[in-house]
Amino acid sequence: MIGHPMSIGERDQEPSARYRIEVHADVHARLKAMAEDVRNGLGARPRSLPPKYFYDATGSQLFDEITRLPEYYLTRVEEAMLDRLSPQLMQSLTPTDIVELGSGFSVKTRRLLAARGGTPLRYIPVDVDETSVAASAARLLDEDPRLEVHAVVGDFERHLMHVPPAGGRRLVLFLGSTIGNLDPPARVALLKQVRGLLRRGDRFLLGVDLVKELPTLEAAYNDTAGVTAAFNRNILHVVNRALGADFRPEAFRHHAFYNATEARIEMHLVSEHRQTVRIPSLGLRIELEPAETIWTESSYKFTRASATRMLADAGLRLHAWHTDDERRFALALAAPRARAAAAPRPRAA
Ligand code: AVJ
Repeated sequence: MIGHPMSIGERDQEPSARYRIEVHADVHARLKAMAEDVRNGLGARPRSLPPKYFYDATGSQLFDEITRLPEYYLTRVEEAMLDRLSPQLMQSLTPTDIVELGSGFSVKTRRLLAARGGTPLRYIPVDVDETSVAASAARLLDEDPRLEVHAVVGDFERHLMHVPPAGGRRLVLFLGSTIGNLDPPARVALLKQVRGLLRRGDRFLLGVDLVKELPTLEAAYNDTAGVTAAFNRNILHVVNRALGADFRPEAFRHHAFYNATEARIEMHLVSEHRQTVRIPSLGLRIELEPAETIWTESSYKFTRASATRMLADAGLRLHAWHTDDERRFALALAAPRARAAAAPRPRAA
């Protein structure tokens, strides 16, 4: 469903040539997609819910708290790395166009934008949450007179084709280990779409969390303050509110562990006892056994080798690999691989 491209100017302020926002996922379409996802996930074994539904206003607030927990090193380490790398990166790339997948409040992006040294730039944030996109766009435009923002409100797995063509050199950002939420088929599909946004000389900057000792990994998803547990249970509140389900979040226990075979943290909600959950709007009734789980998130961890392979599978070549001193987190800079030359024609005999 494509909304009319309109600017905030048309909505409530003086018109602005520097700001456009396109809405590709209206409330109705999103609710329909969610109903489908919830029906499929809860109907399957093991039962599951997609992690993108963690992020209502409360969930986003809880995630923000997670990023400041002592155990959750990911955000802190990535931000420090971006601070260190941004000047060099922006000055050697000199992009005129930055696309960001899952931009949220664009907190990390402002560091990159600030490091470019005042050249004109178009920023294209792609995010499902119109409120956070609009708020951060307003702020960025206010701070930076040489900036243009063309926001695409939508799901980066479904709406990347609405990213406008680049005027010059492009940098695509996918930060924060968000790619860790996608299982291998989904992430290759997404990275192939990213490849499609790039031309020769363009770059893709990807933030990935690294495989490391089990205690560090597990502590990051089992904080002593219980914020991650609350974040996990919040997905049930989201389903209750959106679809009229009658989950009792307090009847589920948070369970997060590292699955070394698959190189991922798995988060589950464990049913404390036998219970029935009803979702009348879907005509659904689910019987949960004691200790039966709902799998709410995978958070994949990478090595340089596995990241290189993943990029290669999507037609991308690792151009530079940066980690912090303790090798906790990595920023992978990738370039599009040249398209294979057409195979030589067999000569006529
Ligand atoms: C936002 C997907 C990167 O996987 O670490 C934090 C979400 N889940 N604590 C992650 C999350 C539990 C986070 N990502």
